[in-house]
Amino acid sequence: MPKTYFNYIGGKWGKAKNAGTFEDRNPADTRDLIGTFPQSGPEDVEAAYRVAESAYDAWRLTPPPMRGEIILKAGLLLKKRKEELAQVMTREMGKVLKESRGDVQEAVDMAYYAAGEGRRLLGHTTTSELKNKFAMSMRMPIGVCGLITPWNFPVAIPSWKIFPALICGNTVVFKPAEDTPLCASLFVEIMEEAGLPGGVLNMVHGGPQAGRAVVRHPKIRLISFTGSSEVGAEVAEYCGRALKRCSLEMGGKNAQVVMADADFDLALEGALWGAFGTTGQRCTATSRIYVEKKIFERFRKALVRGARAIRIGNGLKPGVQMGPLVNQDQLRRVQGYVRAGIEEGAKLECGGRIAKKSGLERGWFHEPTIFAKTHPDMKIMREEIFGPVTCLVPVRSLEEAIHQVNNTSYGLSSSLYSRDVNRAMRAIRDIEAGITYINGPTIGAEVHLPFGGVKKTGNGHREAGETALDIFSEWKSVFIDYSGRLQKAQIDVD
Ligand code: UN1
Repeated sequence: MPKTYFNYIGGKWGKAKNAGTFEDRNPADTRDLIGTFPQSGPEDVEAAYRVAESAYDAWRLTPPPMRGEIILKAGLLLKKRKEELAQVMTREMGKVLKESRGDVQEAVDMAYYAAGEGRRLLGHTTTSELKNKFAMSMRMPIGVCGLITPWNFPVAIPSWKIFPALICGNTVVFKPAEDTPLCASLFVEIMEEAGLPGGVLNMVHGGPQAGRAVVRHPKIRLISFTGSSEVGAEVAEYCGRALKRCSLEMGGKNAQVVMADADFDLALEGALWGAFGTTGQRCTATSRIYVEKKIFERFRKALVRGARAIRIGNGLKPGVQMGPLVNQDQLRRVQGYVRAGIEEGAKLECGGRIAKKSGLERGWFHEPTIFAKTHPDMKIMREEIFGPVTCLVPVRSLEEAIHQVNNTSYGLSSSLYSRDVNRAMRAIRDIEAGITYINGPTIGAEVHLPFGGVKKTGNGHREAGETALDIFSEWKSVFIDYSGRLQKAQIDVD
């Protein structure tokens, strides 16, 4: 019998109200049924909202350093259970164990960082234009937040949202991805063990129906969503009409530029890691590589050789470098893009097929794939693929490279490999993206810096770093007049 897992509402674990369930299976071997989870609907979201609302006053009035202490404890527990969580993650969504450990570590980092904010949450004190008057600004919580997270970083991304939301004094309705419900359940279990009071963090499992119910709940004041641009646009549209705060973290079409003066091997290693790490299922994945003409042929050959050498398999096995795609839909999506690339006339340099090898028959494995001879208008050059597919393009100069890097509707991550500091500075200034790496791949952001992108990648917010607090708090300006008389701003100033 597969194990049955539950929602977490008001500090209690329980079924969905309609008793519906969905299955969670291992994408490396779909015979492996991990468990069944509640398929929640609007009634479950309503129940979660109610307890989150009733827990809000006590939590917002808990001193932030005390809130931070609970988050710190959660960080220590995440660290202690890192190996267990990593094993579950690899089994549940397929990325290799080393990367799953990194994912958990990212949540540990975020816990430590957010816990420290409990003793900061800095506002400003400032001057007043009037005598005997004091002025300051301070951060206030927002209320009940709806957090909707994806499967590709099933512990890290919930941590990017939950910890900053909690440290600011909000309570939460959390709707994790349907592909990674066990990681989410373990995360919540750890929060409970860390001493988080019941009702402060509530989790409803399920698919789009549950997600939509969170977004559309009239009293949930904020939606923080990471996922596809299509769904993000729907979230934004609803939140726009409802005048609800919403922070969106969506697609990327990230590019790496390699100049002839770069450390060749380093750039090559970075490209392989950026394009095929996490099976290309990162919003920061390298899906375009622009290489200076002089070294293009050499780079092309080396990249193809490198891609062909990647060991594909079950991420739990030692030595495996790339796991499966997360589910059949994702595999089909990748296949669709490969077909589109070929139909539109790009040259398939390697890969392009379902990976066939003994032991891979029961999983969603796809070969690392490289296209060349592309055109900027092709689908594979414009749209986010979210799989192990990258496009290789020759360029004559840094100027041309930057122009092409910017020739996209997304703007999350970017990278330049060059030893020339002048070029590096120009790339930093001129590339339109939320993140630019010099001599590093497009993936691998750290939690204490703002994370997010320009154009269609987001809607102007930045998760992580101090900027996460701007998502999860409202500013209040406070004026204290100790003159004992009516002083009129702008009027009594002459
Ligand atoms: C994502 O793919 O949604 O910068 C997040 C990185 C990771 C996070 C990726 N730290 O690649």
